[in-house]
Amino acid sequence: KMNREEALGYVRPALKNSRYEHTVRVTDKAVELAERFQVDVKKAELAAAFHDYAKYKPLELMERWIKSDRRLPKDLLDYHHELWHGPVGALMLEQEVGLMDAEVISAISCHTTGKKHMSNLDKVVFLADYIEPGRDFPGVDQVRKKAEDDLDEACALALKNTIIFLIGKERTVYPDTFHAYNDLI
Ligand code: DGI
Ligand code: FE
Ligand code: FE
Ligand code: FE
Repeated sequence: KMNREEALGYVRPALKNSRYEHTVRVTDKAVELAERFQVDVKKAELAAAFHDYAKYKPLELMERWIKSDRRLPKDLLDYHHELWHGPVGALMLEQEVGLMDAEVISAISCHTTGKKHMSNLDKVVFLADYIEPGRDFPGVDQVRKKAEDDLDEACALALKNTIIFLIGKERTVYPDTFHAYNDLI
């Protein structure tokens, strides 16, 4: 089982510098949120350190994973490739480093879109990615404020902002994002 430094050391060569720095900030934020909301701190730390591992993997490689691993929903191929790095990265890590904790796999997997029935660990990683101090989305400060005392409300607001942002750009919204949102309000 990897610790923080081993996990960060593992992902670092797979990432650009700015993305690695984002990953460190997400990891710190995930630890802070996990402590606040009684989530397993070690799992949150590990999932956060690994969450963007596949961000720069070649699209063709990720596409092959989606087509060949029956655990990956095929409809991912119908949506923006930006959504692939979570679910594909989780399974790549499982194979490469034997990361077999199902809860950690889940949190990495759904960190971009959310999903129905998110665990508190899923929510902590999702939210940490959204509010880490380097983020500057419209409305992020309101989500940071909510994250001081209500995990569900903070996630719901982050999902709402994302849905509104995507619709404003006339981009598609992956159904899991709606499921996550509906579940929380
Ligand atoms: O990998 P990061 O940049 O750290 O963050 P992320 O994995 O949360 O990716 C967020 C991007 O994904 C953001 O620019 C919005 C975009 N996106 C595209 N389609 C969807 C989507 N996000 C969600 N939640 N749902 C979508 O359907
Ligand atoms: Fe990501
Ligand atoms: Fe995100
Ligand atoms: Fe991220």
